Formats: sequence, C-alpha cells, structure tokens
Amino acid sequence: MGSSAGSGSSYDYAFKILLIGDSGVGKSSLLLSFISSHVDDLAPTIGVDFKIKHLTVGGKRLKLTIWDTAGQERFRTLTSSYYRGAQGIILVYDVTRRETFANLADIWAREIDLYSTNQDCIKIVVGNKVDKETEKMVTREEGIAFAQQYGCLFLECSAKTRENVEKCFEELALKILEVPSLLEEGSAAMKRNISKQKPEDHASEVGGCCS
Ligand SMILES: Nc1nc2c(ncn2[C@@H]2O[C@H](COP(=O)(O)OP(=O)(O)OP(=O)(O)O)[C@@H](O)[C@H]2O)c(=O)[nH]1
Ligand SMILES: [Mg+2]
Repeated sequence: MGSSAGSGSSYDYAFKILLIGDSGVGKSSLLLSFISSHVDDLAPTIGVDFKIKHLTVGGKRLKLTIWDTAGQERFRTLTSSYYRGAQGIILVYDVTRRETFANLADIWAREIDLYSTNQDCIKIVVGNKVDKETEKMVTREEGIAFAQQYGCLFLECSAKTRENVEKCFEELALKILEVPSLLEEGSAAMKRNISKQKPEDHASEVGGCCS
C-alpha cells in the first residue's frame, strides 16, 4: 500500500526509485526509516510495496515514489515490471552477510540489465546494518570497488540507527537532477499531474507532455 501527502502539494520533479537486493538485507527497513524515522521488526515483503516522500534537494522540490520489492525468489516474477521507468535504483546488501554482497553482481546487476528501461538510470550501492560492527563481513573498500566497477554511487548505512539513511536517498536524487534525460521524464510526470488537476488547461498541455 502506498501513502501520499495530501492533494495540492506541489513539486518540481517526480522520480521513481526502486529498492532491490536479497531478502532480509533491510530494504523495507531502510524505506521505513527514511519515511517515518523509526524502524520496527518487519516481515518479509510480499510482491511489491511503495511509499511516497516529498523532499527538497539542490533547491528542487521532489516527489519520490519509492518501490520496495521483495527479495524472496518466489516473488521475483512479480517484480520485474517495476523496473520500468525508474530513474534511480538502490542496490542493498547486508554488510554482515557476504552472500548478499556477492548476489549484487550475480543476480541484481543482471536484473537491472534485463529489465531497466532507462539507460541513464542512477544506481547506488548501499551496505546496510553497519550498526552490527562486530559481525561485519564485507569491508567498505570492497563495497566501493564493486560500486566503481558497476558505475554506481556508494554508501554504508544503518536503517536501525538511521546513520546515512537520508543521505542515500538525497545523494541519489541529487545525481538524478544532474541528468537531463531523467529530468525530462520527471517533469513530464509533473505536467500530467497538473493537467489532471485542471481539466480546463488540458488541451493546451497536450502538445507538450508527450514523452
Ligand atoms: N541491526 C540491524 N538490523 C536491521 C537493519 N535493517 C534491517 N534490519 C533487520 O533485518 C531484518 C530484515 O529487514 P527487512 O527490512 O524486512 O528486509 P527486506 O530487505 O525488506 O527483506 P524482503 O522484504 O524479504 O526482501 C529485520 O529483522 C530488520 O529489523 C539495520 O540497519 N540494522
Ligand atoms: Mg521487504
């Protein structure tokens, strides 16, 4: 289920962001931590879920629709279509479980190649659960090396302590704002929204809003 701010809220750009990675790495927790500043113990996601968050970065008002996909294999067939039109993708691994890091290359980067429709889409690799310092199995240097190899941004964070959680989404959004082709899509979505609110203006908008 999605939540959204009340109608009448305005923004400069609307972006679609996707969270992917193995089951249990903390995708839903990161999203909850970002949206509501607290984390509960969550059950595995079934299929897909999304939340809407408004924020201002780089002087622009953004509406982020953040899609939280299930990591469990049995739900994967449902989630491939959610890559479509995403301007940003967050690849999450658990710094205490090495296999979740290996699967970024073996599974998740491949899924992006298969399903992502935006060539210019911005990606960020996020190592979550850094609060579990003594159990850490993947070093920051390894994370950075992987991210560089795949042309992604990189951050380590904790959904639990909220360390770097906002930064993950803000850095991704800032980078999207630097890419003209992604901005164009973001603003087209805004135009459609405005024309929905003001039907009388629709005719004059039609020529300009086709993507
Ligand atoms: N210590 C610690 N635990 C975390 C952190 N983030 C998530 N967890 C825990 O890890 C477990 C899995 O978190 P989820 O957010 O459900 O993981 P998910 O990636 O959404 O999993 P799927 O929905 O199955 O794909 C939960 O018990 C969380 O409380 C973190 O930063 N630190
Ligand atoms: Mg989940």
